[in-house]
Amino acid sequence: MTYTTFMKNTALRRIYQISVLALAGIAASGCTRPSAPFDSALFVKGENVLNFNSAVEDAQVSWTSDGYGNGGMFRSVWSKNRVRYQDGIGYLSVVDQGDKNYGAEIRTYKGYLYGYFGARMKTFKRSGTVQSVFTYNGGKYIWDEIDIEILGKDTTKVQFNYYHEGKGEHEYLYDLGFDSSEDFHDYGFKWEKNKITWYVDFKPVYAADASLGQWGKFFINVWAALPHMVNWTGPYEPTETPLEAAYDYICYAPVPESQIIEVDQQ
Ligand SMILES: [Ca+2]
Repeated sequence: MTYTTFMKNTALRRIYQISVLALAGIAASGCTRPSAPFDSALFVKGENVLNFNSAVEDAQVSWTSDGYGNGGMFRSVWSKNRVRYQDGIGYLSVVDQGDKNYGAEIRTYKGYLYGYFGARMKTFKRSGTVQSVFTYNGGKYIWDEIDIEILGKDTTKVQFNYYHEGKGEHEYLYDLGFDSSEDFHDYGFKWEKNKITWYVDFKPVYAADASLGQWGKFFINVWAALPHMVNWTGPYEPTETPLEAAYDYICYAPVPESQIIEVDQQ
């Protein structure tokens, strides 16, 4: 996706690097543990997993964007009202109310450098919408981003992408072989020093040689696109009935070189 290009301002960084070794020994949580090569990975409840059991629990590690839009390609304004919790599932939705369109976005407080970023989700069908799992390093730094995006116009495919120092155009469209709107599936990427590997149901399906070295916050969002994005997303028709994507969880698992980083919460 396209955000405004931002200027790096290292003076605003407040980074405290926490060795992932300090997390050793903490029990695994409800996040499905991927098979090799992630057998040694840790899933730390309340730290690296959002299970969508309760908003209060998830608020310890994440916050919900509210009351503003990104502009650019985004029709949707982020609204916390577009996130609801039910039976361990987080529903993120798009809806039109009056002349406004609202979408949903959740992001972690912390930044993560390298590791496996995963989500178990079920999408909805709707032209003009995007349902995503991604890392992004925020507006104060040189823009890096790693994406998983399912377009509501064709939920049998998923798009992988990354941006390095503001440069994108690394899109790859993968044919899932199933309809992601019919059931929950796992999507993820393993971000290593010189490589990114994308996974569907924990099977590697695509990889790129890329050397992204800046931490990213872990995001999910669901949104409608503006008309000038029609060639990518297809046309959007407003709806007064919320279009809901269901997220069972998102989880982070470090690789040996990973760092978990305290950053400004903006
Ligand atoms: Ca859950």
